[in-house]
Amino acid sequence: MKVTDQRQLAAAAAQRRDFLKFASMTGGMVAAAGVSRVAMSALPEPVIQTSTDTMPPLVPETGRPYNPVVTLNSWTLPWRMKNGVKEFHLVAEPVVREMTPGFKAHLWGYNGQSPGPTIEVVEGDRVRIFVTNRLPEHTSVHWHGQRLPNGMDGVTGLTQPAIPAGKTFVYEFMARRPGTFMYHPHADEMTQMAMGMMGFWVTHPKGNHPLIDPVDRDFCIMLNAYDIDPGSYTPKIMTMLDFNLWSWNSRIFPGIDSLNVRHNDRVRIRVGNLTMTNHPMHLHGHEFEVTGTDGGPTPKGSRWPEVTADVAVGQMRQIEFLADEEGDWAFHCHKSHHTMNAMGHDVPTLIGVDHTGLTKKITQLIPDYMVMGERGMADMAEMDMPIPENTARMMTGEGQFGSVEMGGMFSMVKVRKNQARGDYSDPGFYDHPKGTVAYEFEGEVPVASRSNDAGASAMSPVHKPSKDIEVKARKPGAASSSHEH
Ligand SMILES: [Cu+2]
Repeated sequence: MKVTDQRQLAAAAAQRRDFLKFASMTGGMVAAAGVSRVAMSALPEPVIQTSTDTMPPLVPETGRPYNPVVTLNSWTLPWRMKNGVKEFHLVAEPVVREMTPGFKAHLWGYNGQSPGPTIEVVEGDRVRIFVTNRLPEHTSVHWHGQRLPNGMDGVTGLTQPAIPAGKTFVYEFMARRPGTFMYHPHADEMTQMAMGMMGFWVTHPKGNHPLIDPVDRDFCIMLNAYDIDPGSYTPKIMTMLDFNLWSWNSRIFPGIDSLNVRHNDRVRIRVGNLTMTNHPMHLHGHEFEVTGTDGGPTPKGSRWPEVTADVAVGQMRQIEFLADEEGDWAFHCHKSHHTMNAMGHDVPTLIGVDHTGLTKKITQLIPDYMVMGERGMADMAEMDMPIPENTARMMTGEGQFGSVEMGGMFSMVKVRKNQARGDYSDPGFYDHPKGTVAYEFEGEVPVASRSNDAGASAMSPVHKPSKDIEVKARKPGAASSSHEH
């Protein structure tokens, strides 16, 4: 959960012969004159990055200045300037992504990661992107949302031939309008996007823009989803709706870093959605405005305060707020099933069902049978039950007061007075001022008479033996079409 220093990364990479040149790219820039061998070559050496740490912003040392973004648990692709053109090298390839500690997925992505690295340019930049295909099948890259020549749009068959396995294609266009964009294949899309091929593209405004305010922190979150059975590594690409891993930048809570900001920072969060359903993104403790969509910055008169913004499939939204409340503020998708990790949806609701006596009978038939959800599902968060190797826990994450009982699309905005400018490291848990935390009432609590009414027993902690229970026992780990724990 720490921000790795770019220099450490560079040093590690330099030990590998393939990336020898990366050391000279510290800070992200390669001055064409400074790295003669690279500068002389026809295309830039690819930079590969396999760490899941949130990389610090890549501050531009050449070209027009801007305030760079931070992509949670991901990074920004270095480039080189060649005769006034910003050159990038994307490599489409199979990758191993740790989605959360203890759980790795075999995905497809770019330059060592899924999602691929964020590409940052400035309005008016001429951009050349070399795309090398190291996948077992053809691909292409669509620059989602950009104004560009039709033949650079990346739609296999329609605007270009597919990039065959083993080949490199060149895309070149001017970044004409500022905003938040994405890139993803437009070739065997169902497979390649289900496997994790996607990335962010940010075009910063050239100088002052009437609708784009400067911000202190600028974060990128790509919403993506996978269907990976507990104990296995590869997504099921045929899944259309019933995904079991709802992720940000191919990470799931508690594997998602927090968004660490300084008190009174202006914060922008850019969200793109390449899943198969919409995600209402909800921020605690602050109101934000949607300042940009897929089509660019929104007119100021169209903005209103809200705390939840829906991001539909294929959409991008930029939200902005003043982080003027200290604390650890939850930020998450508000679909409660999207803040859970791998689980089945065909588990019956058992709240209020008394299993007394029943479990004993079942365990004679199924020795490792376990009662789930008798009092709700919260018990599952703390239960130390055996799960298959390489499986993310369903709802977990430790807070300073216990289990957070969350998974999937969940993180925190951590607002601190003493978070230095430009410091993105995790400040730890919030130190609540005395007397500002919800506490237990210790007096006598009057009992409402309706507690004795019919129906109240469903919510009562008092067990009443139920009659005629139909038991649908599922043995964990048994062959089944679902993916429950
Ligand atoms: Cu969601």
